[in-house]
Amino acid sequence: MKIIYSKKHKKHNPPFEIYDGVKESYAEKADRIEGIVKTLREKGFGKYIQRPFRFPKKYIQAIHHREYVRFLREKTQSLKKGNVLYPSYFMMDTYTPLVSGTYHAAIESVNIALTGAKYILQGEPVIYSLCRPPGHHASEKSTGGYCYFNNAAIAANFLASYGNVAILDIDFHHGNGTQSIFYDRSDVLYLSIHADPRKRFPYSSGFVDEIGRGDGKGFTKNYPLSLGTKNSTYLRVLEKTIQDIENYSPAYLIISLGFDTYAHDPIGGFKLTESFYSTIGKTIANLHLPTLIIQEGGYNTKALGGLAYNFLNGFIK
Ligand code: OKP
Ligand code: ZN
Repeated sequence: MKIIYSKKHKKHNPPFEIYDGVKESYAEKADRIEGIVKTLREKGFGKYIQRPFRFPKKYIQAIHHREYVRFLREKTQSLKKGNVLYPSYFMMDTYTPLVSGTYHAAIESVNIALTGAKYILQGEPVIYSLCRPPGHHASEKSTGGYCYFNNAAIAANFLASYGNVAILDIDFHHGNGTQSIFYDRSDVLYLSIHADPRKRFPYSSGFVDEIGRGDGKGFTKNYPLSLGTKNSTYLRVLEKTIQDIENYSPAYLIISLGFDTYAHDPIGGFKLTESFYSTIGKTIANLHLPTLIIQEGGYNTKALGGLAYNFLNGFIK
């Protein structure tokens, strides 16, 4: 399996996030991706593409407003090394600061997703795009939840000109950005399994009555689950989403993959076990669709490599 990775993400290194006015250490650390690569390499898993292709800005502009893209570029470039910018217009929360390297890292993360999509078009059955920063909370004109550009949405929109796309978002948090971007469209199906939004970020979306609008009605589906959810319940719900995808019969599948569903994730709240990730991978692979796997969250830096290995191994078996 080809794994798309770039070391440019390291330039995005916010020192802290703010939670109700209190500074906390930044959960979305560079070590997350480094840990995954290190473990997979030790296990001899994957063929690494270390230089993603570069793509014209039009693919980002198809999803994000131009003034938003300009804001991110100009703001981060005006920051001196070590400076941090917290909320203003275009920024939805206090978890998603700008530092001097943020724009370049976020652009590279999009390149990683689009490179994966390009390989899928060329006939690869499955690609793992190790995106960082993540993307699924970024909407048309807003950062949020550690996300700047919506990598999965940009890749999905790119693939959608060749055939319908299903996005299955299995990060612990609801992908409000991705949902919003495709809310009116029927050529991209958005499905998400996540923690009850009344209890966890992003709080204001991810409920079952959000089903899409206009042409998009019926092409968004949310599966919120209680905190404490275990393997067996999760698997039953995952199987429902597999059925939804089969009914839709897309040409391509994108997985927004988060490992913050793991029992020992520092900001999660489900109880999924390490070995269960191979079941998740295998269950999704049974669809036999060309599949682009996009990394979203997952914050237990020591465990991430093992979780990724189990998921990918389950997928190819
Ligand atoms: C991003 B992704 C903990 C508060 C964290 C923000 C969560 C962002 C999740 N101090 N709240 O979906 O994994
Ligand atoms: Zn998450």
